[in-house]
Amino acid sequence: MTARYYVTTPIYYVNGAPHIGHAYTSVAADVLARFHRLDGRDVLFLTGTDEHGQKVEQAAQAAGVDTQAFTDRISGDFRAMADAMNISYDDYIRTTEPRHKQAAQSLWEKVAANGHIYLDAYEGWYALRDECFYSEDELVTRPDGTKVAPTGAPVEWLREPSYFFRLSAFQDRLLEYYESHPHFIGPEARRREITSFVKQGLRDLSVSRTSFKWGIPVPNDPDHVMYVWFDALANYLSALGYPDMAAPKMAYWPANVHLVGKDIIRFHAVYWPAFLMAAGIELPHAIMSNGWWTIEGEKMSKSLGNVVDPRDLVAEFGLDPVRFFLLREVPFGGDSDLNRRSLINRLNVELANDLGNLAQRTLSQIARNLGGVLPERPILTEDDAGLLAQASLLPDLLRSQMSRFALTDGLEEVWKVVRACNSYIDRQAPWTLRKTDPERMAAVLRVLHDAIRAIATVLQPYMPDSMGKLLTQLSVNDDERSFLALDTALPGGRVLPAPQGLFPRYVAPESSE
Ligand code: ME8
Repeated sequence: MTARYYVTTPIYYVNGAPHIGHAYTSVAADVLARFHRLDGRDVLFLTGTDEHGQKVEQAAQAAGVDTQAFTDRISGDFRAMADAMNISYDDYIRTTEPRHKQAAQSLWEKVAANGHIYLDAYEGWYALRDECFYSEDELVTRPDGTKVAPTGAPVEWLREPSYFFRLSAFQDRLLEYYESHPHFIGPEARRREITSFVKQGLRDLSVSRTSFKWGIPVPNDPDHVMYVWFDALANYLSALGYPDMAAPKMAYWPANVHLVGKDIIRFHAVYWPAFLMAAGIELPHAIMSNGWWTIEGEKMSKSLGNVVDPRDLVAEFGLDPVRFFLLREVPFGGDSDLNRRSLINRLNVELANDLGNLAQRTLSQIARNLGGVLPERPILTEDDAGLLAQASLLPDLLRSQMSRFALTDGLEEVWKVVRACNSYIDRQAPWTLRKTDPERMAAVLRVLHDAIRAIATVLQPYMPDSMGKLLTQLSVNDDERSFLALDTALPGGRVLPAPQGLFPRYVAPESSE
């Protein structure tokens, strides 16, 4: 039976336009999804939008539009962004869909039937912007004496009847789970942070609201709508057909990984596992958090006017260079800064020079000096065998990096081989062999062809379009592009199409760059 792999992105709020931060998590999840497909797994990749809550209701009112029409529009824009970034999602869940409402209500009923939900009244400091209650000691006092949430969001004192989830009852079970599953939360810094948060003690969680209507009604008490996080987290199950445990897609549960930003790790690593334990449902294997992007050193915000739409970057630099940059810049999990200078630098040095030129030099010599015909695999010299051995280790190296979500380290492994190819080509100098030893020249070009094929194959998840083109130029057929296919050498004699440049150097339109 084919192994399954289920990966999710957060479902994004529809109260604002999609930006580079959203694109980042989605691209990272896409790399995982594509990687596991190429490695022969049966993948389900889920993304979508989170459409309930007071913030959305208010944003629609501010825009003077019917709330559902408003969410339709923004959700469509998130989907268009995912398509523009070449995100290969298998399903796009929206929390206003009937399949989701039904699943969220069933999950609620299950948790309630197991005795983990009770009715009480809530009083406390509520930050609308964060959709979150804070305790008195979490608040921060501003110089002018006003109290705000630790995130800086304004808070108001709220009292309303509310259903509560017995989160406090899950403290020990959660800690035991973290302890016995050391890879459940990543990266390590987040695991420590969450563990210490839970150790400080968990209070029961208010999970319903009566102060607004734009939400999923609580089963049997329609005056209440579900707290948006109870509703939203359920999406990972609703897309599978929950509560029908026999639904074919339920076989993908438990998810292999929920990829999230570090801002929402608490909801995924504390609340979600507790809801699942309360419902008697298995927990996901991992919650992996990505770091935070700033823009030219500044926090991205509407008020600063520096919110970056990834589609603008793509229009200027090309899709794959942007995908590459996002994952290349800083070890995955850490914070990064998006600035033009480093983007252009990565593009010109690593893509145009290191990889683009390598492919161009190799393919144009095969075209020019060998009539475009791929030579047979030669008897290998030590230098040849060394390079090919390094290239053949790539799938295993990538498997190991992907299993710990080390997407940037994965690229670094590939670039070691790219650099090794460049040293090899300089050392072997096939252009001088052309006159002195044409047979050896053919051997060198064939070795390079094989190494570049391995590189292009493992880079497909990161840069699907350009690596697809490169594989076509290498005359690698569609059914020869999986990791497994790398074990079989291509037969000599194939005619390669005319080589074309892969990654043009970025030249600034103005001389000021
Ligand atoms: O939190 N850097 O939705 P959201 C990196 N609806 N990643 C960023 C980022 C940045 N500057 N800005 C946003 C929600 N992100 C909830 C999720 S899930 C059941 C419900 C990414 O629209 C990052 O993944 O605020 C973050 O967690 C997510 O967008 C937040 O998206």
